Amino acid sequence: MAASLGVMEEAPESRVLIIITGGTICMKPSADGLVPATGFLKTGLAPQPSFNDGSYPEPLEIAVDDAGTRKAVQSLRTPISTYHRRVRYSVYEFPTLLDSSSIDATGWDLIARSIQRNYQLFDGFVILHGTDSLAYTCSALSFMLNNLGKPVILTGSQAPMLSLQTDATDNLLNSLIIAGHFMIPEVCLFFNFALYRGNRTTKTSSDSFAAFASPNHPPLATVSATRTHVNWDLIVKPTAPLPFHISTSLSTAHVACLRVFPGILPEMLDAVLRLPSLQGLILETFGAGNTPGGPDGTLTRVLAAAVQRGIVIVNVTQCLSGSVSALYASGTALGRAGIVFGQDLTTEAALTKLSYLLAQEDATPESVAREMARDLCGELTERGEVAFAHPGREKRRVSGALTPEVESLTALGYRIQEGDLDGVKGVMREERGWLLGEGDYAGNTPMHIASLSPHPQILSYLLASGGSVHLRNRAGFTPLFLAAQAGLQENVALLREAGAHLHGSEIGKAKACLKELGKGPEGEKEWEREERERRRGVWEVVGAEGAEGYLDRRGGNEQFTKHGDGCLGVSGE
Ligand code: ASN
Repeated sequence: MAASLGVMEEAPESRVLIIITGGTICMKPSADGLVPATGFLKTGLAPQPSFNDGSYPEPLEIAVDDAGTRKAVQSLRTPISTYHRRVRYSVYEFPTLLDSSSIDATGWDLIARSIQRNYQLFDGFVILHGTDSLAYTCSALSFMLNNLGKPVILTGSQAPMLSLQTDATDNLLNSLIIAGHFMIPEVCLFFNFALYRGNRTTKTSSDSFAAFASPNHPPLATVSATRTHVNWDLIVKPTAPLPFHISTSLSTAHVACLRVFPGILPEMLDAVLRLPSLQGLILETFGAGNTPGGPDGTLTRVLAAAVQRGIVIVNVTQCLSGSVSALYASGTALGRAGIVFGQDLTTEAALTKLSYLLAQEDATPESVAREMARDLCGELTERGEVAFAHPGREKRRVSGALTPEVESLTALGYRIQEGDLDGVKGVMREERGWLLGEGDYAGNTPMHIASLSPHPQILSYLLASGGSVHLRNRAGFTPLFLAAQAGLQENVALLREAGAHLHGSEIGKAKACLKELGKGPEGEKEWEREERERRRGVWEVVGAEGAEGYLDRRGGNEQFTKHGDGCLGVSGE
């Protein structure tokens, strides 16, 4: 892939806001034990060369209240990174610093509002937080920060920054560097050299430096001595054409969490479920989602009755990893009783998601139950098919905060969609051939985009420029499948001519599409019938019928190319 920067050229610095909520990282000893201390920038960061290159830049403005009042505060700069960039940062301290065991929805609101009012001023955000409730806060924020387009990284430490042996330096410095270098628009948790999706994490150790795990989802990034490896395929990016906005006031007062155990009394569960304020319950069940039925199924009946009264009950597993399902009769009975399968949600994500959904205007038990089973921001693995959406309709913004690679790819995408062949050629000139192997957030290469656009001359040009007909997007589709699904006959013909064939994993789906077109409904209008026949013809040409595949005159399947390093291409002043 083409390098985005000259070898030694320094990239424009990025700006990161560190929001300090408290936690061990900023604590100092007192007569009562460790307590959070203010003045972290001066005492914890400024004296350390890895956090301060000694340049003492101008103060930075931060917005300190919801009215947007700005205050100039001291900023520091890191030394230059291996990615030729310095990160300049300022600190915003909570008015009252907390041990995170005391945080609640008010604290989450404060974090969300601090990010919102500073959103346009910074490229990324690092939140310093205690470890005790860190996974809850990460989960809550992932639901509260909607259409997030910038990195938000939460971190903390097991030992204070001022201790001799501490994990604070590594955790904070790496969070700062990732937030200032990589466009990972998610709420993340960084700990012990790994970056996790925040709503997948759980605290697994009270004293080890490896304090967190993400048992059902691999890390988004890992840090080694030489580089930060970002797993770009896993990153969730905003797809709705809406600006960033926040949801606040989660309804934690209306939810509870109960862990079943052998011999649990149905009346105990019933007592909790009859609390007047209760609207939702997270039930931590055994293994794949089983509970004791109770004598003669009483426990199941107690749960079913609560569901009837409008309480949303969500089934999550007590196990550290895996998912709940209707594998066993006990799980099936719970499903029949109207209990939601929380799939592979952590308890932290389930509880905060339930609180978030219950706080929505117009929330009903039905709407909350439905959304609990859906993936909103990568917090659970949905069963069944991956939904396909054509990214071209999602009007991605060309942002100054994206890498040159992504900007070129986006520019190319726009020109393809507009049918602007000269524009496409313009972007492709100057050794931009590598663009053809790049994928957007859904893994759609320019070939995928062209295969869906009604401008065959562009597809033809891309083919002649070396575009691969075999690359598959993240949903596993080739350009040929997309063209056929869209009924674009000429594109299908061009692709086939260039050796395209259905991938093995698409064949079943192609057959299903063909079958669907097989028989038209009664009373079908003439033009509808013609259109159906035309589309049927397209699938037949593709080979959905026999599904034997086609000879590929360009050679075998190529590997799906990975994204590049995706360094944050923030513009300077
Ligand atoms: N009690 C501390 C907190 O959560 C624990 C820590 O940060 N390591 O604030």
